[in-house]
Amino acid sequence: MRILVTGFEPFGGENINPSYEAVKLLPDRIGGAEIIKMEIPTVRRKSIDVLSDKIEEVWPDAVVSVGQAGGASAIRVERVAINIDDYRIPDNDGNQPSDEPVYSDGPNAYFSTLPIKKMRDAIQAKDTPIEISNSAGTFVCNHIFYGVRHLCETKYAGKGIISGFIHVPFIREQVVDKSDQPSMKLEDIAAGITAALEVIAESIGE
Ligand code: PCA
Repeated sequence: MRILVTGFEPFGGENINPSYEAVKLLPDRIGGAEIIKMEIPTVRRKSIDVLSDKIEEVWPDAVVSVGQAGGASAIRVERVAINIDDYRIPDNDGNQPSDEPVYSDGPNAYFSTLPIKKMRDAIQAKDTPIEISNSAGTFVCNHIFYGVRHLCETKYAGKGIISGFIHVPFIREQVVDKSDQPSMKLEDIAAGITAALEVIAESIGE
């Protein structure tokens, strides 16, 4: 059993992205699953291309993407990806689409196929602030969430790959110059993701 877990490269003027920092801290095995870690570019299309190449190399049972949600005070397990790219800032290659679809032949939205309520309960059991979120935004995080779900429904149909998205808050060193912004300890973020991966591994094994 394999779970491919991705984090993003820094963007928007930040020097680090807590998503990949947390992914790097994950154990290599969780509950019977091999954890494969990967950093992906914060770039429209390229993020999906790089990740789909990796999916076709390792054929994971689940793909869990993690991204930074500056301003969040809890880990957010995302429920839904929408077919829109509407970027409030340029991505790391300067793309700034306005109201464009992720896939022009795709449906308006996809739900996460991860066990989101069980993930929430597992993270909560670690005394870590957690919420189910009903919007992953319209930037590269929503883009990769939608893109992987679309591939799982089309090109990878029948492979049984489940996928979804988790947003994480800033970590402390990112908010020293933003005193109004919440942050979470990197170790707590990593422990929360680990707890979520435990229930994902269990659900794959069922
Ligand atoms: N967060 C951004 C994209 C990359 C990341 O870590 C987002 O929420 O869309």
